[in-house]
Amino acid sequence: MPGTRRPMKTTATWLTASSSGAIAILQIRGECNLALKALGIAGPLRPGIPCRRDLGGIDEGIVSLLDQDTLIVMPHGGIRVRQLLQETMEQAGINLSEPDTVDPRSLHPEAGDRYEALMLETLTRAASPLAIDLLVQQPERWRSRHSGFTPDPGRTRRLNRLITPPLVVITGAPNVGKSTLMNRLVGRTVSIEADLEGTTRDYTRGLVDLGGVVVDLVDTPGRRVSSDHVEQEAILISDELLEQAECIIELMAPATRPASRQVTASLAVMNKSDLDGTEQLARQQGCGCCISAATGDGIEELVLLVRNELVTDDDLECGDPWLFDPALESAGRSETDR
Ligand SMILES: Nc1nc2c(ncn2[C@@H]2O[C@H](COP(=O)(O)OP(=O)(O)OP(=O)(O)O)[C@@H](O)[C@H]2O)c(=O)[nH]1
Ligand SMILES: [Mg+2]
Repeated sequence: MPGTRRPMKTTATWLTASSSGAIAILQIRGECNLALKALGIAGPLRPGIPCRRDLGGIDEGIVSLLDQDTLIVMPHGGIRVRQLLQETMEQAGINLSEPDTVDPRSLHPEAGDRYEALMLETLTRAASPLAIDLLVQQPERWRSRHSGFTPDPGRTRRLNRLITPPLVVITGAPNVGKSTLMNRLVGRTVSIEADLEGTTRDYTRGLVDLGGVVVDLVDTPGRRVSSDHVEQEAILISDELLEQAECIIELMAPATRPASRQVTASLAVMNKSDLDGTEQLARQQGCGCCISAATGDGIEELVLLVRNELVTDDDLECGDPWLFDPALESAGRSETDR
């Protein structure tokens, strides 16, 4: 009958990772009023207008009704808060499903086929502007792929960095200008900079768009031997971050003491190009580029180098399908097509 809506099963899905984080995102699809009632949220919510509400006495969080079938609840991401919210949903008869077990067609009933549903689902999580056009092209590419097509794992790994921001770590000896570079790339002061070794005693991080790729950028304390408790802790964390980093920028500068420990960098960068003799030193040290974090000189070139370390032009320009969701690989044509 025209105008009659198909009833939807009400489901709740954590869109954020199950580990503890600053914020968690719970998506409710279907009968949103069931969830609102369970959380004791009274009064009509205006679609598209997020508001802060008490969440059934469990936590305070942001609640946003995206459309009449989709509610987003954003509490703090602590494990206990998540558990209690989950129990409240289950008591209200709302089934919880993990994002990877959810049929994307149920999350996106508007999609024409499973390729399109998977693409739309990925689009909601994609961090980088460069992902958008590429994702939109994928359903057609998957439908028309030739039978023997196998995705290139390297290209998959690199392109997936457009969905989840890759970790990029700035490291180097004390006083080389790491925090100045961090602030320059972020575009505002997030890290204290000073002509004093050990200025950064803790690490700072932020999401930054580097030439269309959004990265999780971390400024670390200068690599030196320190007896300061906080700094020691931060150096330990930095070491772990360096292990996990997908791109390491090793910053150097003239007239600074060498770092106390060597790391394998993705990019060696000389800073303080505004000082006499720096360019020559950069050549001697085999640096990939020479910048001035203070004046901004060479920053565009650095941004391009980092972006190319993470995702290459070939990755972006290649016309093959992109395995943006592992479900695409396991799904056969008959299962995936309309
Ligand atoms: N001339 C010049 N000075 C710079 C440049 N970048 C940073 N500096 C100066 O170098 C000093 C150290 O800068 P920071 O950014 O604090 O250095 P850091 O590597 O974070 O130092 P730690 O946190 O102590 O390891 C400050 O006085 C900055 O103003 C640059 O491009 N040119
Ligand atoms: Mg610093």
